[in-house]
Amino acid sequence: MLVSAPPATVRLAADRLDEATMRARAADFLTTIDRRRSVRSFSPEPVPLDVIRTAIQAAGTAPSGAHMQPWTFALITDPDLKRQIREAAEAEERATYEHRMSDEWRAALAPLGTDWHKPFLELAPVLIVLFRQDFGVRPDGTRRKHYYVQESCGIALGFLIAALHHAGLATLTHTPSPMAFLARILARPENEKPFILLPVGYPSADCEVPALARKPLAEILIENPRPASGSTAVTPSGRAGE
Ligand code: IYR
Repeated sequence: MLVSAPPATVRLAADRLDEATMRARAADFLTTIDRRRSVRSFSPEPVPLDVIRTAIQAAGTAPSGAHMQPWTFALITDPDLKRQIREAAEAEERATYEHRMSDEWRAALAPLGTDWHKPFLELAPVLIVLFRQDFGVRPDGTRRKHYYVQESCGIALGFLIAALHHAGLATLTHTPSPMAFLARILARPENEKPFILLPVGYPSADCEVPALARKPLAEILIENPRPASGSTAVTPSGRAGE
């Protein structure tokens, strides 16, 4: 049996807010985050890189499986790297749009007006590539298992997008597919796989975004759902109960 010492602890620094403050802060956050839109038309103006680094630090506070923090954030401003990424992404995206997409997928994307051209990959002043670490590597070269890597990186990405938006920067969650070229161009080790590519910057002055509606709360929230009384219960195995 593996016996380990209890973990060291520190006292939680938690704020207890009164309910009025809770409501005001929840509503303020909703107002702020509801103004976030995926942007595909960026201004080439430079952005303060210290703000980007602080947002990445905020992303790194995300919870992760067994606290393995299985993420690496690559910050790219070099025009030559951006050009290489754009060219490789466009080659993959062109093949995707022309050969790999199903008709259903193409139809679903039509309202967004996207195609294989990705000028924002060179125009946006900053690209961030989030790499997921499928396993860790100890100093002696042995592998350390990572847990819930996709979930952990998805949460960190959410924090990152929220932090950048909160700081006044626009992003696009971009997933050129397949993304292996990013690991090659950015010389990442074998344990790192591209998770997302985020162009970051200010929106262009004439930036247009699709007129989208978000689902109302009543469509996304179900409270205490349970089978209607008298209906056939479903057992945890998925089979109807007798
Ligand atoms: N990755 C492609 C296609 C694309 C796919 C989805 I799902 C989107 O929500 C948007 C685009 C592209 O970036 O054009």
